[in-house]
Amino acid sequence: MKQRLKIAIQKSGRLSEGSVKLLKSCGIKINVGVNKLKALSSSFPVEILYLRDDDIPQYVSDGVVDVGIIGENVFVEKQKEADLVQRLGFSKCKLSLAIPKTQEYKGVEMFQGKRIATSYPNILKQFLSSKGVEADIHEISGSVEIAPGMGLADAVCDIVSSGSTLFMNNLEEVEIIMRSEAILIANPKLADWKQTLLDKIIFRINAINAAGNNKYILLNAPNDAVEKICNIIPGMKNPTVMPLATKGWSSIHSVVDESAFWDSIDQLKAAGAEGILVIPIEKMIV
Ligand code: PRT
Ligand code: ZN
Repeated sequence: MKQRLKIAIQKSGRLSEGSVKLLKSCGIKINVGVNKLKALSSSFPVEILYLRDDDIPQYVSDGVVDVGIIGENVFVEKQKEADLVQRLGFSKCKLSLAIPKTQEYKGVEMFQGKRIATSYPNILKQFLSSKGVEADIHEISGSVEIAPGMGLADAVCDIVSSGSTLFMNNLEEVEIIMRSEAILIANPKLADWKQTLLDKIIFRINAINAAGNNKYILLNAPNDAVEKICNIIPGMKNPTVMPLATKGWSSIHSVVDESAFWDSIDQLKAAGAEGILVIPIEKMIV
């Protein structure tokens, strides 16, 4: 039987789509069927297990699965032994403290002796004790945001994304305890052959991330502007310069960083560049 790396992803929820998309872009094709618990990839030696996100840290730590994709918030809360091997950049959110809008926020000391509803008691306890505050933490597994309105709590500590859930429940975010995103975790004692497979996946994720920050750029320029333009967009090693059919003109190809992109465009135009085309890059091996 073929040896396979076992990867756990969330069965259905806010991490599922991003997890499947990431695996797919790493060349790991899987069929996502309704009510499926497991799937084998035909293009890479992995077995995918579809689980509830809360169970993934335990399974990874016990070695029932080798790696898992979960929210950093869940990983930190569960306090299971596993290695954080890669941040994945999707399902971003915050874990925040919120109080009724009608109250004025006077600082974290305000939570002393207050009842706080949360699904993240460990993270909250640690945060409050780092501030020297002791509160009455009520662990609830869902619909935390309705607790203050029902008179069950004075405040909440919950996941915030757009902020609309807090808004609809007349709550206001007053402290950000942690920022979270999807992460890849692994069992700390992987066999060598599993580590080799994991390293291949990490290599591919890095190639995708590097590509995401860069664009491929093509432009035309008069030959006397080529040197100046090459200095503006130096690319990975050097830009490619090719003569155009029109005498005295060249075509220049290079790679630009997304963050410096618009600045580069202004400089390129000023240097005489024309017909600038910008194309997304799918993967980048540096
Ligand atoms: O069934 P299972 O246990 O697997 O899933 P789940 O219901 O426990 O988790 P799920 O799918 O809701 O979330 C999985 C992970 O996605 C979380 O652990 C976070 O890491 C991440 N994530 C990103 C979020 C959100 N955004 C989010 N908005 N998790 C939850 N929410 C909820 C939040 O609890 C609150 O109720 O959405 C509401 C707030 O959203 P806004 O946009 O109104 O602020
Ligand atoms: Zn869950």
